[in-house]
Amino acid sequence: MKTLLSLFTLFLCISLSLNTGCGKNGDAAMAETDTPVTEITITGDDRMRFAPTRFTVRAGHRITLTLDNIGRMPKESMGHNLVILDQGVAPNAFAAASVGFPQNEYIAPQFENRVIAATTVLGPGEQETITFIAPATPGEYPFVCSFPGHTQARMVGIMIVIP
Ligand SMILES: [Cu+2]
Repeated sequence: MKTLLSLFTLFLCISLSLNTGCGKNGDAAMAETDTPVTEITITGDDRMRFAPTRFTVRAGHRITLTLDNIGRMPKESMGHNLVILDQGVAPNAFAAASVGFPQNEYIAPQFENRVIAATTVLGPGEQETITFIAPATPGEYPFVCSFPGHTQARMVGIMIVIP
């Protein structure tokens, strides 16, 4: 009976997590799968890597995303942001154009209407939480760090939007 109850709890947890996530750990553990999340924390480090590099959300849902810069190098040489781009925007083209706009958090003004959501540039040990509405159109949306050189070094990932 106890086993049955546990199984039921597990099943309930899985069912709930489809919509709401099953607590913070559940979200983090499932971040690399195709299970949609409403809350996600992504780290950036001194090796210019995001983790996780992909996550899944449901179209039109409100998403809370935290970027956590877990590196130790100074912001001037190893700052990180996280910019989610619209479908079809080439990450390298966006990053190349954005290099010239440090005063605009490395987001080129001509691309601003192609940005789904973005954090500011963070230094070591800093975190920033943003909320945004997931796009209505399912598909794959690239996210990048547009600090100079980082997109080219593959500090990139993908947000998957499902119906
Ligand atoms: Cu970066």
